[in-house]
Amino acid sequence: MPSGEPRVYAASVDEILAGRITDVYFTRTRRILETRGMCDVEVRAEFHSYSLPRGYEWAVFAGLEEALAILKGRRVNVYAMMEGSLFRAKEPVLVIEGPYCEFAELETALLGVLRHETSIATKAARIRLAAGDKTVLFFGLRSLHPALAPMADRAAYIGGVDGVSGTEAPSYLGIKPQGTMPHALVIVFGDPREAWLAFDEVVEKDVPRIMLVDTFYDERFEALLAAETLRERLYGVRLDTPGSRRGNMRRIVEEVRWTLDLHGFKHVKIFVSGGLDEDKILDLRDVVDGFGVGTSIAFPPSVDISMDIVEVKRGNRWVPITKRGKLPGMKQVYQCSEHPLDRRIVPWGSVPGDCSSAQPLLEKVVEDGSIVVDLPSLKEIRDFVLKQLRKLQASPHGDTKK
Ligand code: PCP
Repeated sequence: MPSGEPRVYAASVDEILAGRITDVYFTRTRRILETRGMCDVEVRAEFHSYSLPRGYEWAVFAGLEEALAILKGRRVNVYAMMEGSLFRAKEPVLVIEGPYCEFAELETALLGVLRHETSIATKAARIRLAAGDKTVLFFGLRSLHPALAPMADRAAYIGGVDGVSGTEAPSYLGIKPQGTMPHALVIVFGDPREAWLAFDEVVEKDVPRIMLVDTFYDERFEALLAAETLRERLYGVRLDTPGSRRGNMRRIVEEVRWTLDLHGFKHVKIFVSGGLDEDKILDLRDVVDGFGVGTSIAFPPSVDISMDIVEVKRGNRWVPITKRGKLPGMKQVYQCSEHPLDRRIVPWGSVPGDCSSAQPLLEKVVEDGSIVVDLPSLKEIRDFVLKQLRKLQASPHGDTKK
């Protein structure tokens, strides 16, 4: 109950690991099963998305590390795709095998972690594809509850952005944060030149000098002013042009580029931020050097991962059983060729007949509560995502029959 004393509404890690951040129907279910002596019934529970967001052919599986942290020590086995794997609708990405009460209440937290990280990583990957080889920085922390900042930066980075702005990124990602300057700095000085010069004097020399050039005057005018003020020290300009002034952002950028070039400032790069999504990025990517993207990655379309029990152990036998609308039985997903979407879903224990070089994608990662594989580093996960995206671009359609 609110007591009058303000508080920050964030669950603690201990509450999450204890299964206290859950839906009440799971605690009731546990009580019922305990009352009936059924808590040790063994199940196989599959995590999958039967319906990706409109227009999505694939998603990026993210959040496995956190899911394993939540499951650690529980008497279960876990099978999973590698974190960073592209996956399609209906493909199982993770399976928990063990007594149901070992993980009943954890379903809420596990789905929350997997859905949210996967949704952000997937959107970041789509933005990555739209931006081509241009820089993408994630500026989305201000769109999220701060408790989620490390998760969002991690997921965006896995998905392929080049950098994130969160100051704690060195501790949770092992990378330096990247950023430019806020309008607040320019407004406090009251004169953009004074703000730019102060930035140049005070901020560490290894931070690129990227000056914000839309605060008081026209972007073309401010960009040239910034270039004449900092000359060769100016690395770039950022245009965060307000929506009310964006008649045609591409034309504004072209004007700024032309003017900088005309005055001998060809080295000055142009970055754009504010309200960017895939379509606007595609429209601008050949005239800019980089993008700052926040809300569209931080609040992406939801990749609806759900969990369903697909097998129950009766006596010594695993019996396929699940709710209608879903496929019963534990499954394996095979990679049939180099194309990331050339996949087959088959019953666990069988091999697809029409797939010559089949590679199984789900492997056992936890045995009786202990992690039994070397988990990949963040860099390895991100590199894996980028490798799959390059293959997708090289052959967008591939053989996607199931
Ligand atoms: C820009 C914008 C958003 C950032 C970039 C991402 O920040 O206002 O906060 O935009 P998006 O969420 O629309 O993708 P700044 O220009 O740094 O904002 P301000 O200077 O006003 O603090």
